[in-house]
This record gives sequence, C-alpha cells and structure tokens, in this order.
Amino acid sequence: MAQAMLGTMKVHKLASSVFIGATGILSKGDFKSLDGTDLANTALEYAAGEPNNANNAEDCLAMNEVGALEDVSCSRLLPYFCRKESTKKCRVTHVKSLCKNHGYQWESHTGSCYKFHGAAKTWRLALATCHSEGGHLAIINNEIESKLLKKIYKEHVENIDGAKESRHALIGFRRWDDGEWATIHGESLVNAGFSQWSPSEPNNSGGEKCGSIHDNGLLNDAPCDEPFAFICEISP
Ligand code: MMA
Ligand code: CA
Repeated sequence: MAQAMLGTMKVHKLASSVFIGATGILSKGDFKSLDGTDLANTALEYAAGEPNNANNAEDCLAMNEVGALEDVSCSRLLPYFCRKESTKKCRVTHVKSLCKNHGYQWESHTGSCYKFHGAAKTWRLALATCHSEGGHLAIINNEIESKLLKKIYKEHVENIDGAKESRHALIGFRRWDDGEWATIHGESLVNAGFSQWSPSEPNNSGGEKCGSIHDNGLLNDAPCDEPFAFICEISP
C-alpha cells in the first residue's frame, strides 16, 4: 500500500506529505487506523524526531515523500489518498469482519450493520468514533431503515449515559454552510432517500445544525456541541 502511494506521489510530483487514514483524535497519542486497529502494536516507520506532538496539537498522521510517518495538525491542508474495496463480494466480506470486531449488529433488511452508542458524545466526536470503527454516523436511505433504527433505539434507550437528553440520537447528516441539509456523504436528504422530519422539526431550537433521529424514527435538528447518544453504520 505504502509503495503504491509513494509511486503515485512521484508521478504527481506531490512535494508535501499526505494524510493517511489514522488519527489520535479520540485519545491523544493513541494512533488508530480508521478500521480501529491500534497502531501501537505495528511496525511503523516514523521520520527522525517524530512523532513529536508539536505545540501539543498534532493528532493526525501523514506520510512523507520517502514513506516515513509524522504526526501533524489535523487542521493542515494536505493531499490525501482514498481507498475503496473494489468488488462487492470483497466489500461485504470486509464489512462483515469489521462488524464482528466492533460489536455491530448485522441487518439483512438493509444490508448494513449498526451500533447504538449509549455513551453520549458531541456530533463531531461521534463522527470520529464511528470512523475509528470503520463505519460512519448512520444515514437513513429509506423508510425501512428509519423503522429499523427506531427499533434499535428502543432496544438500547436504557443504556444511554451522559446525554443532554435521551429522546434523540445523533446520525449522519447536518446543515452545511450553504444552509442545506445533507448527509455526511454530501447528498441532499431527498437524494439519500429519506427526508421525513419529526413533527414541528427542524425548529433550530437554540441553534441546531447537526442531525439526529427522534425515538419515533424521524429526523430532528440537534445542537452540535451537546452530548447525545449516537448510531453508527457500516455499509458495503
Ligand atoms: C427536543 C426538541 C428538539 C430539540 C431537542 C434538543 C427532544 O427534542 O425541542 O427540537 O432539537 O429537544 O435536545
Ligand atoms: Ca430540533
């Protein structure tokens, strides 16, 4: 993988480092890959003097031109590579093993697996937590999925801990800077396939730009900086 990345960097003459899919956002200094692998136990090659957590502000990992790693600020603007498993069969196998490793529940009706996180977090940390497990904040694509999440909600409502309140849980959509509501993958709610707000929502109560699901399975706008339970999804 690193060899292929280095080759591409040379072809495209990238002068700087590139972000790789690992961060220590959730726990400082504990770098984890996006599928939840703890990098402490792997043979990583760091550049000399790295990781140095400069200014106590370096929670992301980047790879330099010779393939060595360094910790960098997550706010830097750097190039990055994406990777997607190529065949459907390969993706499904990969997903099922991730689901197993991280305690997700497989649902044949939607072909995804889900995890209800009762330990409350703010929307951004919820987003990072789902990523660290190889998933994403749940996205509702149809009514079947809305009903399914309502059921999962009911099963776990008693486990909610530290939430500002427990009648809704964060999921993967928000109001972006252009004022439009869209999923974390950039699709409008209508294009994603489900746009049914709970009665009298969105009400922007006290300023609400982040997406959540009410315990009735319908959409709500929620405050981004208050802790709530949240639902992650891993999909092929
Ligand atoms: C209520 C309601 C919502 C609001 C949340 C904030 C449970 O729902 O007023 O519109 O977003 O509270 O927690
Ligand atoms: Ca609301």
